[in-house]
Amino acid sequence: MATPTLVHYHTPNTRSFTIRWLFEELGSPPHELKILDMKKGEHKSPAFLAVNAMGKVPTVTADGVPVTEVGAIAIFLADLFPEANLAPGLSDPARGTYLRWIVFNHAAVEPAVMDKARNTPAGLPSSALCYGSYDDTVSALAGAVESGPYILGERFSAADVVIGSAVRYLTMFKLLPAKPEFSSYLERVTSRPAFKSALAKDEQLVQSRAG
Ligand SMILES: N[C@@H](CCC(=O)N[C@@H](CS)C(=O)NCC(=O)O)C(=O)O
Repeated sequence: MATPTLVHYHTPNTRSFTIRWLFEELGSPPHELKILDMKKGEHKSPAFLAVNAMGKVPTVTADGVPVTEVGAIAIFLADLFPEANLAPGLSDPARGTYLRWIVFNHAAVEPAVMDKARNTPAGLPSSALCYGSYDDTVSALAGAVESGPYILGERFSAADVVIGSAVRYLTMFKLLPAKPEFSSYLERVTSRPAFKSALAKDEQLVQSRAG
C-alpha cells in the first residue's frame, strides 16, 4: 500500500514538538506542516475543530483521517516507516516494553504530574487512580530511563521520543523532581542530531513568525 498523505498540525513550544522530533528521527518523510497560531485561536477554528474536536496539537492526518494523542501518533508513524527502525515489530519481545512506556506517559506520568501541580484534593484511594501515586509514578519513570542508554537498552525507539519529550518539558516546568536519572537520560536523548534539528527548525519558525 502507498504511504498515506500526512499533515502535521503543529504549534511550536507545545507537546507537538514530540512529533516534530519524531519526524526528524524518521528521516523527514514527506509531510505537510500546518502551523496553528494559538494566540490567534487558530486551534479552535471551526475548520480545525472538524479535524480534532479537542482543538489540540499535535494532530496528524493520514489521507485525511485524524490521529490524535502524542502516543498514538508516535506508534502510528514509527510503524508506518519501519525502515527507520524506531519500533520493534509485532512479534519482537521488545514490543511490549516499547508500548508500555509510550502508554505510561499518558496513563500515569501526565495525569500524576498535572494533578500534583493543580493540588487536586485526594478524593480517591491511590489504588483507584490510573497512576497510583505521584511518587510511585516518578520512581517507575526514573527506573525506566536509568540503565539506558535508552528505554529498550542499546536500541533507540519512538518510546524515547515520547518519554524524552515528556521528561524534558516536565523538567523545564519543574513538574518532575531533579533526579540524576532524568538529567543523564535527557543529556543522552537531546544530544541526538534529530532532536537538535527539530529544535532548530522550531526556533527558526518562531523567529520567522515573530519578525
Ligand atoms: N492528550 C493530548 C494533549 C495535547 C495537548 O494538551 N496539547 C496542548 C498543547 S501542549 C494544546 O493543544 N492545548 C490547546 C488547548 O487545549 O486549548 C496529547 O497527548 O496529544
